[in-house]
Amino acid sequence: MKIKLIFCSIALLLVIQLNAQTHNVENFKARITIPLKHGSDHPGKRTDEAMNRWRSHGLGQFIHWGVYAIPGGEWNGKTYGGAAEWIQAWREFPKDEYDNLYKQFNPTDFDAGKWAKQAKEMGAGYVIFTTKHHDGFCMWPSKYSDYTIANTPYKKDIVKQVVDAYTAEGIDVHLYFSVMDWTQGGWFYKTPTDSKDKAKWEEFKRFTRNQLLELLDNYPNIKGLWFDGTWDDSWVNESEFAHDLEKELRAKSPGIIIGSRFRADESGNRQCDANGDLIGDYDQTWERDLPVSIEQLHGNDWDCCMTIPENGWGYAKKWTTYAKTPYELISMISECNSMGGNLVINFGPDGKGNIRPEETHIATEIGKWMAVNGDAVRGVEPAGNIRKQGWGYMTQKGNKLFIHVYNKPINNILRVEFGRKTYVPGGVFLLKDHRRLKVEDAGRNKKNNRLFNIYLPEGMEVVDPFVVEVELINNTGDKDAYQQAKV
Ligand code: FHN
Repeated sequence: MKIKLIFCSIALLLVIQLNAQTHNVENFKARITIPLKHGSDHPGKRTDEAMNRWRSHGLGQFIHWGVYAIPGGEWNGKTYGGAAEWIQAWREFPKDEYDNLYKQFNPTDFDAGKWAKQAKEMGAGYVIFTTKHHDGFCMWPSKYSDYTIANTPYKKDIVKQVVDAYTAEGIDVHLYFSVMDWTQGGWFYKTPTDSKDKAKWEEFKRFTRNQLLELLDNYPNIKGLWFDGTWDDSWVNESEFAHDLEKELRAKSPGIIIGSRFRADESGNRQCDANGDLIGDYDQTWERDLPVSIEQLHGNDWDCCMTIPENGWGYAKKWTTYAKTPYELISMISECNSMGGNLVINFGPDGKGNIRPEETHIATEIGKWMAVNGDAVRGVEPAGNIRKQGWGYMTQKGNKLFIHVYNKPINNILRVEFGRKTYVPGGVFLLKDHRRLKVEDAGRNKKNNRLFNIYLPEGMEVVDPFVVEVELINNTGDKDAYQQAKV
């Protein structure tokens, strides 16, 4: 009896312990894990206000801007394919020439307010702005470096202008920061072994920490740090340093959002630790790529950062590859959001501070679509675990289901599979003009999921992808059930 009692108490303590760990976190499953000192800090999703806000954006803007915008992918008359922000790395001209470019950086056309307005009109909820790319040039007047905007003819703090203008438009600002730094001495690809190099590396780590704390001091309104250039062995081997630094950044800026690229665990696992748990607040692996199905995401938050040309982030005078159309990017917005991710579309302004006309056109077209259909993007969740249906994508917000139609059936009948048995469509409308549509019960499929036919208006003219809004009726009478409603 006594043994039984002890056993029960231990079991109870374990349950309490598990519950304590699950506080504020969804999707936590009890299991055996490898003890890690520098693994994930919170298996499962963060559900605090800041993260819920991030999740609700649906669409973001990325901006790659730095001195690489001056050559714009060309040097001495030669056009370099590939990412224009990497031109220095192709090493076809003396490094000094690139390193002196900042002396010409004078973006007199730069107007942060104009950029922010355009982003707002496009429907972006947040922006990620490059404070320092791999070339090490700082777009803010860092007191830890001379290679900064302060020493250009322009002089003024660009990061501040971006933070202030976007914040004033109600757009959250996340700052991109490359840990890898080709210019400031002390960066190594491999962990140095020689004592002189080791000292340089330690100095580089201090410098990195100082710059990050400086960014948080200078721009307290920012909502996140977006890291890059963290894949080399030297940094991967610094799990303890990077973990401590991450904790320091989080303590300094409560609620700050940091993705999975910043640090590795002690076994060198990046993005996910040795237990398969995501490191950081959201999965940053979906660069220029989208998951095929929601299962690939393992319940994690994620973003997809997408270029317009093939793999070009910084300004290139000539786009040498295929450039995506507004239609393709809009369909990615729907696709990402149907799987719970934010799509972040990259812009690369030129050396004078202008957003190129092709990008302005894209922003305008996306903005037109978002103005009509943004409700089906902002604040939505995936509509349960339904396989992709031929006409497009589904998102859901409470008792509203949004059907994003990219392929209008030629018979004008949208056959829609609903996963849950307890929900049926109430009112069905075209989101763009609230025209009511006829709906009929079409039975069940082999999986016992319900099917409904939605009749699109005869002769409906379709120029853009459109959204059908379905009000879901809960036929169980449970008034709270919409909270869990995943059709
Ligand atoms: O090398 C960079 C590239 O220039 C660009 O900044 C992208 C954005 O995610 N990140 C790197 C590669 O992952």
